[in-house]
Amino acid sequence: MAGHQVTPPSGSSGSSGPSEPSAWSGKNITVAGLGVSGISAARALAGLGARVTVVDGGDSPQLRERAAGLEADGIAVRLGDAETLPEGTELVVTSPGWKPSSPLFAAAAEAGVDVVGDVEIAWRLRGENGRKPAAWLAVTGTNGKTTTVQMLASILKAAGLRTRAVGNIGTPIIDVVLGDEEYDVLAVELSSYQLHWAPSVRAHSGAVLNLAPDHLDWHGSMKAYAADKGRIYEGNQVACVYNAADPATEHLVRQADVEEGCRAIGFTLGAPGPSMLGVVEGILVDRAFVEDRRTTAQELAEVSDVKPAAPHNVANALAAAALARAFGVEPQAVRDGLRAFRPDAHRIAHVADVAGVAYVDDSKATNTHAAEASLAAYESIVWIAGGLAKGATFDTLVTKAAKRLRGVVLIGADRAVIAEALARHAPDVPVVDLDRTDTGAMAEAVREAARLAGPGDTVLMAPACASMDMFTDYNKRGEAFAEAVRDLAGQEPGGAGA
Ligand code: UMA
Repeated sequence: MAGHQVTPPSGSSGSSGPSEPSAWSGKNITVAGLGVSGISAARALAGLGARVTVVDGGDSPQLRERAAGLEADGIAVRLGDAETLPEGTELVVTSPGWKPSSPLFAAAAEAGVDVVGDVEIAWRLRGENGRKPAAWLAVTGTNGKTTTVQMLASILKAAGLRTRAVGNIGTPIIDVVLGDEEYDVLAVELSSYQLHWAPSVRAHSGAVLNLAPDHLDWHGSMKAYAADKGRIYEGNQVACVYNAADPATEHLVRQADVEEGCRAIGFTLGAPGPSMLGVVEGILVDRAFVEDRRTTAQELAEVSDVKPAAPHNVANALAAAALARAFGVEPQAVRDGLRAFRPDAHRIAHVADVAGVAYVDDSKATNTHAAEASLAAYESIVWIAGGLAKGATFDTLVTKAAKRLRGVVLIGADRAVIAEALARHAPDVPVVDLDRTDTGAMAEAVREAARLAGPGDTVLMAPACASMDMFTDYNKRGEAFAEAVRDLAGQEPGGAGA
């Protein structure tokens, strides 16, 4: 870690009570984006007396309906123009999805106007309602963020703390920071986009779970993407949590400017060294937050307490445990919180056993990195893959999984690029190429996978691709898979296994 420079949060003092005039009063603010974050930011800032205009490049009936809701509360909305800066703008608050290269920001730069994100505003507004601000335990990474903050919130709850999982998970942080409920600590999921636009956030402790190429069209390069992810460590007070198996994450810790005394804490699926959490004989152990970390380790939970206990998910649990322990949570709450945690649907969800074959839905594996983690969790796999590849290549993924592939069924628009990688690195694995992209294709894919699978195998739908060529989203893709599996189970003599 480079130095110990302490940078105070910029913006509002955070101490003004509700009756004092707000620093935002009368300020002309343009909010970019009429989505979840934009609506949250617009309402919060207007509530503090700012003059808000929301701009959005789209102009659909849905957006018009949202606009009407805001306009009824005195917030101006401009649809169909995402390029020109409204007259008199003093600050732009952007939604995370807007690329830094967006013309609106070029216009802002030309006018000497700052651009920040909704997370930055949430940080500046902490304490604006006169309450003691909750601490932020922040999580980022290419994959596993949402699961990790959910596990973390479950652990913090088990410790009796008032907490909530917020951020990229879908709950805008501003709403929680200014809401009626009081929290001790927040489990904050931050995407690279949000980190890019949040220069002064200083989390109590932060974690980068892993780093693999993703969203490069947004960031412009892997270097820029990593740099934005690394922002999560800036100003950490107690722990910078990194993945010992992913040196790029540790490198980001070394580059961060943190507060005096803040420690680098690693997590590993192997036996941990001092200042690390890891796994010894099926037990999650802590050698970081113990009295004598050179000679002792504290048992936290069993691997079987993690659901599902796939390796990458055990890593998520270790990261969540590290952040909770950094916040002073007792070991027993880590175990209780992990046991109480229920994973989301479509993340390595076991759907049913049919004729001795397990059917697993990992529709959430929308990129190669996530699919790789999923494929690593099973020994003998019939893999259902494909969809929108978003420019990805599949050689590394296929090379790593080749030995465990019993068969592959390809679906979706970009099947060919996966088929080519299979031909290069797994030429003996039977491949069924489904030449249809209608939603009914999933039922056929499941039937074909069932034909290729034998007892003891796992049919794993971890597409490594986005779903929008065939489905509205990955939820719908997962539901189609589960429905097809249930149909298959219904046709079995003796019915479903489940
Ligand atoms: N828009 C424009 N011009 C642009 C880009 C967007 O006009 O150049 C408009 C769109 O028409 C739309 C609005 O802006 O009306 C959408 O803004 P947004 O894409 O930032 O989405 P929000 O609805 O505000 O949701 C965002 C996050 N979305 C993205 O980062 C893309 C949500 O994460 C997050 O849950 C929410 O804020 C609350 O914090 C979603 C996501 O896909 C789940 N995240 C990515 C990921 O996890 O990989 C990073």
